[in-house]
Amino acid sequence: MAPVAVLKVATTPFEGQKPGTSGLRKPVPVFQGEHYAANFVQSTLSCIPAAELQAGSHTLVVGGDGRYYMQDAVQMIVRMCAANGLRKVIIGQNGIFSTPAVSCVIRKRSAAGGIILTASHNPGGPNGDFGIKYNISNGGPAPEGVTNAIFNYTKTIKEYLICPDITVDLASLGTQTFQVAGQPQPFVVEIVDSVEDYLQMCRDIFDFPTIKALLATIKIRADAMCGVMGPYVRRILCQELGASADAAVRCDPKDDFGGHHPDPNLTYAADLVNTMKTGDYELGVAFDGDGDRNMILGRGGFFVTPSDSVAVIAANCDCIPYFQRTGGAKGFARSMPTGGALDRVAEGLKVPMFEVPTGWKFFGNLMDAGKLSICGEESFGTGSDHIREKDGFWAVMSWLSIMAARKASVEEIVQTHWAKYGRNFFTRYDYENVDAAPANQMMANVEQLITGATFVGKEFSHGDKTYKVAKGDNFTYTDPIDGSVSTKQGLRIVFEDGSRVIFRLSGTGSVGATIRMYVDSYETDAAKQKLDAQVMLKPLVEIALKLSQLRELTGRDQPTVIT
Ligand code: VG1
Ligand code: CO
Repeated sequence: MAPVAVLKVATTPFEGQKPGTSGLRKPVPVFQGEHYAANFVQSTLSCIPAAELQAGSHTLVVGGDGRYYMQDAVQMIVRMCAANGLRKVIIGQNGIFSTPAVSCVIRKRSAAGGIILTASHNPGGPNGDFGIKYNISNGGPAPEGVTNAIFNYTKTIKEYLICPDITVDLASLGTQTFQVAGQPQPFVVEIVDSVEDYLQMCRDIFDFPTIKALLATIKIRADAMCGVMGPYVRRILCQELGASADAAVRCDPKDDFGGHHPDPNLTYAADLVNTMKTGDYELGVAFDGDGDRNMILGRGGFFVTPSDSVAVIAANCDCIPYFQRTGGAKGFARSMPTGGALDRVAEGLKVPMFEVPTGWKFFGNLMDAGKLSICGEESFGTGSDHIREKDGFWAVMSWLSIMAARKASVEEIVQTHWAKYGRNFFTRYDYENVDAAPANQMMANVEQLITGATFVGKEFSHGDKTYKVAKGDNFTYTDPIDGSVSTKQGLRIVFEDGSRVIFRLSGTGSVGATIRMYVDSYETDAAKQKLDAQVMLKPLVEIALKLSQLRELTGRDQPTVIT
């Protein structure tokens, strides 16, 4: 067969191709614009360091959550990889890979990195969001140094390379080989089972017979929210571990997620919450579109906050074979806005603790350096150093392992945890799709207020509660491994009793602004630990809303989502 031609296409830069908290996310029509996606992919491919490519056998892993436009994007990426001299691309069947599965496959097959097609929890469909994220050879999201280089490249791009004549059969497992004009070696595309490598990894981490025995006695309900996790739930939970047939709900991936937000929280996964209230299931779990987030519910709809979930897993990590083998946990970490429950466990177990900015990319260096085993974010992200992404399914398997070992229900496990370590009450208010101007104004005002000379020592009251300011700043992080500095990572008010209020603008939205307000407060009084978080945190919430003038500036009386 004649070699396929490489085409050099002239292009001009697009504004705003700056990767956010987790990749570049824009409405689908923006990605569909001529050259838009190609510009970003070329910028990404051009910024992969030669040494990393070499070490990774010039191989990339590609896949995504099945959302609208993904198939087109996969074909385009393959054509561009071929034209740019990559030697091999490994793709999940039909383009499907969960985000944790991509991380797993990159590591397992020692690839140079991967490209993940997802906008995660953002809605999909023709008018929903699409996203492209680049992961490096450790399997984790590219750190800021790399994403900044990609962004700079997008600002001056003049051309991209593509082999328009290549079309891959994404449905057939096995390899397809192409000869690209001017290249000494063939270009290979390997289509692999979307679940297989990930399943094998789970077998190494967890004890399948123990979990299978547990699932013979209790019922689990797993809601994939029409995202990528359907095939993983069916294959691993149902087929391998014997969960009952009614365990798997919304497990057929849809390119518009059935018109919903594939976001596993109390608002968008309300169906699961209601089903759990029937009392028929011991464990309820939900995943986001790309499978890196998880929500954990106990019988009756008992909600485990993500900040508590990671703390409970850390405190009970001796129930998980992976950590038994490695002699326990080396370190714990959480993102700055995440509730402080994990810090208490670190203290108790005398394990080092790290606080990083929002976004999983900040955990990678610590893991690579062998300093971090278990970490989490309040945004329903939980994971460990088994890969370099948060991993929703791993969290579920961890909970099942703990339930089996402790012979206790979700609620009992959490109550026992609070009794031992105290309870951090946590809530997050999201104001989605606010106009950018008032959102920025509010952030600027709050920053000025809390970094002012007279702020520390100020007292704020609501009802009979008074809080005295200990500290106010815009969070700056210095990576302990490579010394890189990340500034402006969230406005933080810390009170003398350790309670915290944090304001951030989301870096994953695609239009307007989303304001996130986080409130975290610690309680040792056992009598108060069973109270409702919203009731307990009400005074701080009111203080935060008043001090920020959020309602007045945005015109929003109520948040879109309360967690
Ligand atoms: C949000 C969360 C953050 C998470 C990120 C990606 O970012 O707050 O904790 O890492 O989403 O998650 P932001 O900038 O919108 O607050 V995922 O599952 O959307 O890739
Ligand atoms: Co996600």
